[in-house]
Amino acid sequence: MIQVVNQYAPFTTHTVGEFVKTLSIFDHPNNLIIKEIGDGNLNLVFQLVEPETNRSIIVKQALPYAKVVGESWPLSLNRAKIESESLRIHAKVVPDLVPRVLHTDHELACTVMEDLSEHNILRTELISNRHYPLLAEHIGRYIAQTLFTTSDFALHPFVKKELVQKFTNPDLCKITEDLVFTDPFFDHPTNDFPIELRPTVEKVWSDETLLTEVGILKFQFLTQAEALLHGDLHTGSIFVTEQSTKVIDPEFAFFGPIGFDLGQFFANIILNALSKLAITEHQVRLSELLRTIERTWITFAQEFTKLWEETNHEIYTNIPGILPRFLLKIWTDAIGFTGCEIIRRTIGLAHVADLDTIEDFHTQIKIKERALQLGSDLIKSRTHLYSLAHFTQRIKGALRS
Ligand code: SR1
Ligand code: MG
Repeated sequence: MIQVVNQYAPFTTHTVGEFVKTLSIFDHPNNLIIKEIGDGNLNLVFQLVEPETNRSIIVKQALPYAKVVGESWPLSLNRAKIESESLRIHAKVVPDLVPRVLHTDHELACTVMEDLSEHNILRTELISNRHYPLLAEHIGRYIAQTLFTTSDFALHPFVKKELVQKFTNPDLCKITEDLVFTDPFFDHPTNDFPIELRPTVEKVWSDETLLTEVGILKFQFLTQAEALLHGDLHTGSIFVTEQSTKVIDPEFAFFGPIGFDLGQFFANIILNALSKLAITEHQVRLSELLRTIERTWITFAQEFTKLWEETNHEIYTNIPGILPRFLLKIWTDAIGFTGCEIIRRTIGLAHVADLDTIEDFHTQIKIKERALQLGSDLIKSRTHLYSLAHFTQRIKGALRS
């Protein structure tokens, strides 16, 4: 007998199976192999496999609190709706780069989607020294397409403002406002770093020039509703195979500054590059990673320019001086956001395995010190790093062993 599942409660492997029976997706719904496979900070993720056909799907469900901290940190379930609606919007422009949504249930705060288990998580792949030559083109195109098409350059102002309302995402934005832009820059209890790093961390906290710039970046994040961001575009939100790239998890989506998605992606590539200083044969890895950053930006700028030139909707896109100015703004913002993400992933609440799994503790501390110095430098000097070459030179400087 099918049990009716229509009121929110966190799924178990049993109830998620009952729920999926109601959707007529499988031919043999009584015989599914169901596992909870979520390893993220916030949600439950179930994989359901039909052994007879080898077909499988994913059911992702939001919990009413942050799993990484516990029930003391409540979170709105609306993020499940935000995630599935933004996946649907992204699928219109980059269907090959996002998972296919099969069903959404707002009441149960869940999204049923394509299973990507033939893909691997990019972060783990980069830690294992694997290189994905198509990654930069894919991510550059993903960012340009999803952001241009949800900006005022492409949308009627009424449509844009309606979307801004729909994607107002206060709880998840607050996480970023606190964990990316605030707590790591002050002596706050959510921070997490070894005592050996404290002298360098204290330099961050006492650097007024740095705090001024981070404050400016935070207010940009709070106020500049330029386009519908992914909002959490780190290397754990990207699945890869040799040929395919899929961007998952846009639950942090909201209208913010375009440079934010680029900055988070750059920062997580740089964090991986820093971690390679711990291995002897790191030169090849470092040039591949820097090339990934370069190719991502070049693809982004080309795609964004193409879309700009094709659009006739906003009269100012015909005024030649505006595109270079806007691209420079995105670039400068991206470098600042890169710096904030590097710092928060080194000393804030949510770390990255790239740095934390460096086995030799002394080396780990030395690399984390470099991460803090590079992050601070990028934030403070972002308006002087006019070109890709300036930026990569700065990163190369920090990576010199
Ligand atoms: C409490 S959530 C911590 C982090 O995990 C998410 O993926 C975001 O990056 C967030 O900052
Ligand atoms: Mg996530």
